[in-house]
Amino acid sequence: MNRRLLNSIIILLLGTAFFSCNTPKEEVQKPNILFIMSDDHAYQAISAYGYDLNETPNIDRLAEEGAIFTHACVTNSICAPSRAVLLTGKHSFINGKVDNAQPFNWDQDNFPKLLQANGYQTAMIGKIHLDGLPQGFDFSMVLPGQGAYYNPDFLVNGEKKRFEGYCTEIITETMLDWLKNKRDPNKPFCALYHQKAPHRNWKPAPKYLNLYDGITFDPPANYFDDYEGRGTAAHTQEMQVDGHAQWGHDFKMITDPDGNPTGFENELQRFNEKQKADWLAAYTPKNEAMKAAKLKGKELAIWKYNRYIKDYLRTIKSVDDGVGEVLDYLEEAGLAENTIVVYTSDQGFYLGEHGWFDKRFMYEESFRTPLLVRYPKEINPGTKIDKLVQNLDFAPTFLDYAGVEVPADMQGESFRDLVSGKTGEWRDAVYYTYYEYPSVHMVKRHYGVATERYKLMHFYYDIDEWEMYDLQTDPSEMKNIYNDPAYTDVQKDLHAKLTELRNKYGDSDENDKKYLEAYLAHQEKARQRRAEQQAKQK
Ligand code: SGN
Ligand code: CA
Repeated sequence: MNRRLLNSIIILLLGTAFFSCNTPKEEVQKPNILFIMSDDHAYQAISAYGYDLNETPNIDRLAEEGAIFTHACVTNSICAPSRAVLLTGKHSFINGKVDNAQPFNWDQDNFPKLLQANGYQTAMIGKIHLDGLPQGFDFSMVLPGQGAYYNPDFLVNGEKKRFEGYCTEIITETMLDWLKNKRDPNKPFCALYHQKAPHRNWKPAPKYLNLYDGITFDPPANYFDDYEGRGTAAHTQEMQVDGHAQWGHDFKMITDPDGNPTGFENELQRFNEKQKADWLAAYTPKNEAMKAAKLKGKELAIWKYNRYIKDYLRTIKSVDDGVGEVLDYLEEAGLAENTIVVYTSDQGFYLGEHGWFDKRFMYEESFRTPLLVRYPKEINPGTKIDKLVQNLDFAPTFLDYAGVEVPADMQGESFRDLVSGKTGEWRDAVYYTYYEYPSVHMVKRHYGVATERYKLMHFYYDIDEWEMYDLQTDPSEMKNIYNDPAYTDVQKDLHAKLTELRNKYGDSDENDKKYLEAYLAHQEKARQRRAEQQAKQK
């Protein structure tokens, strides 16, 4: 072949390649989003986080096949506000849902509405904890309020229906049914699959009533914390496993160790005969053995921890099973490649750390939350992200993946490029607020700033106290270093950072005051309503 002919062939081939690259292709199919969230699921109770407490093989798959975030955190560690934040991409003091008590305004923008307007089919199944008909969903089946573990009611597109069975399993079945039978295969989907479990009062499924029997769990090292050197808020909370958890509601004893009825029997009225018989067959011998042992002091406190943690982990077993079923289905249906799967919780939870259950505080266990994300097209298996992402970031991240413009007033950042490894640049500090006081568990109002190493918090309203922690030297936050002269410069920097973030996000003392007044007024109204009802009953 002569040289000229060869050159012409090469030019022709290059030209064809160039031309074909520029031919408009069929529009790339938008990714599906499966957003799995459970309620109060501590990262300590996901085996991928390495705490050696329980096994969650299905949730762990997301970490193996995708990414695990070690410093994901929330903006306000309480259920309904957390949900409002993740839907709107805005801090509580902007979206208005600052506590569990006051109403949520569904008329504002949220990411499912924006996805829906951009060709997505959307569904919300499980716990939402926000009053009113959910907006932004083609299908919704949500628990009213907290919902029940056994034979729960659901609002199916707003209409109340009772379902026989175990809540976690019903939510999974409904999710699968929607994916298999209700989904429009011609549209990308965004499904919110949100479990109630492992929320208090941790009622396990019939098949797991005896899981972990015969094992004794050691409580965390600071289970017997006396809060020395910490502020008033840590001393006056009401969330101690050995102290505030109740014999009936929490420990599932029909009578307490002195033989007094606890009221737990009333909770069994919702069960059917078979469920009740299974329950009593499992718990009665354990309860009797406990009474016979006549435990006191530390031994009793450790028994309480064990009853708590076992029930808590039993409910998680069903959550993990559900994740497995849904992941299997995505694979079977050929959807796994093009679906972003997220697993998270509405906040973290104390599993006996500081002696506690519940959440609310900006201390690590409730401030941080589990986060695992799988998206084979962009995320390498085994990715680990240590940056401070927040639930504020979900809405912009999902919109980014869907190719929908993120509204300018959303306050979070898309973590799409962070998790794919495209960029390492990220924020160096996050802002936190908590408002629900006085209320159940009595955690005082506070706000604060966290960097990867330090935390500064201000507790206000009926106190005015600052706390500061160095997570590198004190990961369990046992030593308040706010007044430690060795940290004067750090304290100054954190104060500056806090002011910067309050300004950036639009928070202020006036906001704190406004929300405090609204909360107290709301509580007063509720008190008056109760008094009127009582008067009527007389
Ligand atoms: C209920 C629980 C509390 C819990 C709040 C808020 N008590 O009141 O322990 O802190 O919900 O939880 S219970 O008697 O109903 O179990 S949240 O997750 O909804 O914010
Ligand atoms: Ca919660």
